[in-house]
Amino acid sequence: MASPVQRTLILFKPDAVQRRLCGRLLTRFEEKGLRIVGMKLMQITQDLAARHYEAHKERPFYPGLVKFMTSAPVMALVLEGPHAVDVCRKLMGATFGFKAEPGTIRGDFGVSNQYNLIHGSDSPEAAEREVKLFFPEAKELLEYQTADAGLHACD
Ligand code: 3AN
Repeated sequence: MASPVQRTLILFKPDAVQRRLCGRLLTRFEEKGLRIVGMKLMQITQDLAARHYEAHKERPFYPGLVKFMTSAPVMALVLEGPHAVDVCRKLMGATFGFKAEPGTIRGDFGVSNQYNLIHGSDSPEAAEREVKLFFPEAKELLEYQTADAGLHACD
């Protein structure tokens, strides 16, 4: 069965940038075999945060979440690979650091619920919407072949 190649949006949140963890977090995804197709350091505006977290706007943690996500730069990435959405969610671990399994990013680098280092799209539909939100210009996403193309195929 052919594996669906997907793209997903990953954000290294302000706490990851401030703790100088971007390189170590990125390594996890690269080592797994995901390909970087877009990457930038950016400041999230109030408007972008509101659109990104629209589904949570009635939740009690929403004001704090928007405040945190707009407080300092984030590293935004688009990663591509077979089953990229699920693969990235597994590498991230459960939402809260204190619940996330050791071996996952959230499980290894924190114990907080709010300062949980990373965002990853939770479905292919969310990924499509979020990639467009954070990388609105098509030219920001690059197509290229990797030297080991074919070696990581899982079909
Ligand atoms: P995930 O990021 O694992 O998809 P969601 O979509 O349930 O988790 O929540 C989005 C973000 O909202 C989380 N990454 C976290 O930063 C924040 N959040 C969720 N629940 C809480 C909570 N109870 N207290 C503080 N922040 C929360």
